Amino acid sequence: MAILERELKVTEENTAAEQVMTFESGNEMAAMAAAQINYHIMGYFPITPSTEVAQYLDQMKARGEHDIKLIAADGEHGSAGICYGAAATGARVFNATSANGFLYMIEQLPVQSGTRFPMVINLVTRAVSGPLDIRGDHSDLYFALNTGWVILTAKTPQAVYDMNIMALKIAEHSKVRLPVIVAYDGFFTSHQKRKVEYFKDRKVVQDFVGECPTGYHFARDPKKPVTIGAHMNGEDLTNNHFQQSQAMYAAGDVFQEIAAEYEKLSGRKYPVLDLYKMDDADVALFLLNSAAESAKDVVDKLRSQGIKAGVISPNIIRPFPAEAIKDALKNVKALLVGERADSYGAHGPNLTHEVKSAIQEDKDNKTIVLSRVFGLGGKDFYADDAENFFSMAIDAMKKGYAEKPFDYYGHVPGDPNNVLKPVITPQHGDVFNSGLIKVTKDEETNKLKVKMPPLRALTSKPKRLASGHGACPGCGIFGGLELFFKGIEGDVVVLFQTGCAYVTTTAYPHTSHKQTMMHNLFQNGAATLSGTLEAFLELKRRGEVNVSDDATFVMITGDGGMDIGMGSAIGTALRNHKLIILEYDNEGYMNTGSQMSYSTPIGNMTSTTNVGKTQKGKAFHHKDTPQIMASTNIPYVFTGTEAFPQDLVKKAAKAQWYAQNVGTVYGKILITCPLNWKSEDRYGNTIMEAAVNCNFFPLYEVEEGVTNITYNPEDKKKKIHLSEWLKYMGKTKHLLKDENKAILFDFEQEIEKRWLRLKAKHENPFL
Ligand SMILES: Cc1ncc(C[n+]2csc(CCOP(=O)(O)OP(=O)(O)O)c2C)c(N)n1
Ligand code: SF4
Repeated sequence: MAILERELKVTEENTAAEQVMTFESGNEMAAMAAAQINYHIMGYFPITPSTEVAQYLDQMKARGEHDIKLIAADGEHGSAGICYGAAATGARVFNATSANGFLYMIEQLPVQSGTRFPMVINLVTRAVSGPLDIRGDHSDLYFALNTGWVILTAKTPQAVYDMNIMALKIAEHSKVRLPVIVAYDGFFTSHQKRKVEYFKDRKVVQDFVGECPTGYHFARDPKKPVTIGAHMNGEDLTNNHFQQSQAMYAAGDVFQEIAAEYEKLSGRKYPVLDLYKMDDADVALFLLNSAAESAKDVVDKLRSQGIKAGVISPNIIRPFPAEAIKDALKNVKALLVGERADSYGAHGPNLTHEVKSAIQEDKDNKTIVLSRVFGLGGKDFYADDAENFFSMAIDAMKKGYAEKPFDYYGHVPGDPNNVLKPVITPQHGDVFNSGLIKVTKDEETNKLKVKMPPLRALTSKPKRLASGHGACPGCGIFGGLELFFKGIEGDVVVLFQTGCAYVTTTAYPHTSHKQTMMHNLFQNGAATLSGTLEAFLELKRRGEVNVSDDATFVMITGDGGMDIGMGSAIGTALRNHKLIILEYDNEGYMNTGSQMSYSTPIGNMTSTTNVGKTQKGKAFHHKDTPQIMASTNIPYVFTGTEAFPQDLVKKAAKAQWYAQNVGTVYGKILITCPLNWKSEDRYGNTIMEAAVNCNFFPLYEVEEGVTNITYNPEDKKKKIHLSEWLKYMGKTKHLLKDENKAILFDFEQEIEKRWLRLKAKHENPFL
């Protein structure tokens, strides 16, 4: 509550512009500021907890509330590239990301700051993997410290809005011309709704940020050619970086100027350091972002007990406000710097050392500095924790030294007696061998022949995944995967890229996997499994593992993983490692809340392709991943679905043969996601069957380069119109309305074109 009251102390009398009071989250306010500024371009890729920013902007766009061109990238590296290209062209550019997404784009960030193109990224802070944890800490933000970007820190949703507006003006200031990060805490600030004010008229915001600069070395006018990014020798690079460093320090002064101007407009004050009762403080905490708010209440309590406590929290950390910190700590006896990240092995995280080096320049300063790593992976920071921090500082003040200058806070030794027993017993070997599937090569046709028993004979084969995973009711993932595994004999080693299948089967310390399972980051699974496979084969070759051991290596990914991980998958395919890449296609990024993937069909409604008066769902056609993978000339590519079980199991058996004997296999299985398709669970199979029968999802294989349609709805007299499939799903029902008939027609044409090409390939082995 105290936070709210403080936030609401807006000095109405000196505000120049009309504001509206509302109740919103940090992500909503970031989107609101971006929409009011009306950036030219946003390049983005979804990742929790920042995804909502793009989602809100997409909803607003569908309602016609701004003109920002929202570009859904194929990964964060791509999103950062889109942003850089747009910024270098002189557009106003915006992005939002978190955690590994931020790390995946990080290579691009020094390029942008080193060539001095302004833009704004919202970094909604979250723990960096591994292990994976989607909640908030500052481990991603700490990777930003050396990127050369100005970094503003926003403690509240109100600050998120205000800083987003100031950030662009700072970025574009002639003395700065650097990109800016606005960092706020994942979930604490991004998702919690607070009372906030925003300018009623977006023109106020647009007048404040001013005209988009045009005079710089932009690639905006092809009639005025420029060269951007010429390579440099050491001397030039030193000069370049010196200028960049000067610009960064200038950003500190510019921040103060712009904050003063903004205060006049809004009534809200953003000093370099937010100092809470620091005038006469003996003990203090230095905390970034939301934790500082919790600590302020404790300061009030301690003061009522006669302890002179205070809190320091910066509003800007790049440039680091060293002078202001030196001033604030002049008379402080003990300070505890609490940080939600570590700089492993450095005897304290980054800001501890920056604070220490700031006061070290003051020869009269006697402040004892303690450093604590806390709140990792979103571990809450309550008033009690702030009190504990203060008691450590008070103890140091009394003793005149810190007993433990650096430590972690909140870790527990753990009780070995409490080790949780695995709920499933891993299985391997003959249990997974039915002995009933026989795959042989017909030397005459060069094709595989599969002898398979009726499916019911394979039901005795155990599932590879134990039941009890956390998928939604009616989810098609596990039905699809298990059916595929019915066709695989013997042991498997699987790698799951991030997505619903991974998240719902492995919540530490539990696992649903009965066989070896590895997870790796979303974009690198195929490369990782290549390494695992080759290491296994090499160990075997040297006799360091049992030569009779064998397994089939399978990489499981969603369709989203085949966007961001496409490069890795193609690399694996071109090297032709003996493994299977199996994609379950649920037509979107479901684990992060149903954003569009490149496999989402045209016109589909997702959380980033909304339907409204100015936008009608996804704007472009679905990716033809099987054809892309087939063009790498791997020995076997197939499509399948649970609705045609015999067909899928047979293809799984072939996949295993090719992966064991020849090289890489790629397969795509269509599965249902009732939650995000907005379909009824009971229609799962019907929907998939319809997807095949309308030719949206043809069942075929490409065996050693030769295409074979394995089920032809026309021959079976089962061909249906596209609308017969779309009618089952809430995400596509709008396509059946008269007003959207042009999109439906376009969709039909595309399907027909792809089908005709496929038939031609089926008929001609040389195509
Ligand atoms: C580098 C990186 N960017 C973004 C994410 C966030 N993320 C995790 S899963 C996911 C979507 C996965 O989509 P898909 O592969 O289709 O699997 P599904 O969730 O649909 O099962 C995203 C965007 C991440 N983990 N890492
Ligand atoms: S969101 Fe969709 S894909 Fe993910 S678990 Fe739920 S039903 Fe399955």
